[in-house]
Amino acid sequence: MSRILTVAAAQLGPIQKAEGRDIVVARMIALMDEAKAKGAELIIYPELALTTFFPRWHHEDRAEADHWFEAAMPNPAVQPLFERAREHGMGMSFGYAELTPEGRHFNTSILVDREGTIVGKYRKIHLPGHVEFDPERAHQHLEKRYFEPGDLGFPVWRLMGGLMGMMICNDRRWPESYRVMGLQGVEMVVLGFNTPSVNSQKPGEGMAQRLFHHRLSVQAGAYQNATWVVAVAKAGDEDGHHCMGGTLIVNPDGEIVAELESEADGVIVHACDLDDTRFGKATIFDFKRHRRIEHYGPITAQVGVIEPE
Ligand code: CDT
Repeated sequence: MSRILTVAAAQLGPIQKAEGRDIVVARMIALMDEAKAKGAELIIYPELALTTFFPRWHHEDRAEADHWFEAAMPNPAVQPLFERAREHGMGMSFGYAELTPEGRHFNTSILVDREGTIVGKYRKIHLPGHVEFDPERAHQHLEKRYFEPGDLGFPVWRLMGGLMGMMICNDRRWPESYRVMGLQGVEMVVLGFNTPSVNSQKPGEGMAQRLFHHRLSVQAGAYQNATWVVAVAKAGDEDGHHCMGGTLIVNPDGEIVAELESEADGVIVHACDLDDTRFGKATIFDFKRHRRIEHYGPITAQVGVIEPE
């Protein structure tokens, strides 16, 4: 049997601070048209796709950062993207900064069906970085200042004939993110990322090593949960701050089946057979037969490390 879902990973090159959402949305539409021409049914864009990666900029008054946030979704700025997706009959997912009516701030992504209806929302759970300006760091990463940790868990949705889940950037480094979705039978995890190409606290950790950690995390998550993973970068130099590329699609055996080489806007398309998830889920990662939850208590009961006496 086969259940083919043809997916496009639509990388965005850099977005400068001064660039408005209208420019970015036009670029996203161009990528969507290219993906459609290549046969894609579903298109995935990066984390915080509509703006520069603003958490690198410190505002003493946090409210000054609110202009990076979307108070409604969809909204007039993204309406053309929703309309083009509906015209193409394509599903999509993208990330944005969400400001709720209650004044809460989240790093969010959505899943949109072929009719343009938002069917799923995910709010980033593993927020990296720090709260206060840190002069010791080569650059700031203030996600903990501007966002609350997500409050929606790691749900999985039925969409386009498959079981779909979302995570965002740093979540991909945490096996728990994949496993909670794996326990709901996830067949495709989609995620966007903005990853600075140098570690702000370890100058020797450059792009090659960070790309290695990225691939290692995504490939392990895919294999250990027998799921496709589509990981999409926002890459290149934003106002003097460089983010790595590494947009890729990984199959349920943990193998990279497509990877983008550039750091510019670009699309890779792959016909993913969702039935390729079945073998792993029925054998080595048949969770029902093999998991030993009586030994996993610390994973949910404990945050930090407790060393033996
Ligand atoms: N956006 C994001 O989550 N980036 C992180 C950088 C971590 S360094 C503070 C990542 O995991 O790629």
